[in-house]
Amino acid sequence: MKFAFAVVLIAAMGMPALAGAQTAALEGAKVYFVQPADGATVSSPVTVVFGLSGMGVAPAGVEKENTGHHHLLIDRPPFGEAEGDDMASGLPADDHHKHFGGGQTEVTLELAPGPHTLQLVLGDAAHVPLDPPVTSEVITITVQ
Ligand SMILES: [Cu+2]
Repeated sequence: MKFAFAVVLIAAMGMPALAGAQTAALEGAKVYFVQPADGATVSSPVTVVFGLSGMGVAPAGVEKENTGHHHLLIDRPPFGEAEGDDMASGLPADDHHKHFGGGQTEVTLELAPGPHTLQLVLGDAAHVPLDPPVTSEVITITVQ
């Protein structure tokens, strides 16, 4: 009896440890593109507007429950499919990963002519994707 209780206790305590430092996503939280539409043909610069429902936007560094900030993934595989998509570490900051740590909800991008893929990933105060990850669909736009 005592042994069984101890096992349950260890299992319960072990779970957050396995999940690392990830912040829990609120059930039903969604990120999406308000614009451009998937498949749109646009001209550069392109204004991209981010939508979030079910959670709130807060600047990076602000630890507030049920909030996060937007990350825009540009021209890379869907989140979770690229090497280095380690859920326990923060998203990189480079040409393919833009952080909106000020709590911005849109950006105007210079993009070269041709097709480009875009995806949104919500991150917590430390730029770590949530658990489970809150990501948008990958959209493809064509710059004229
Ligand atoms: Cu970030």
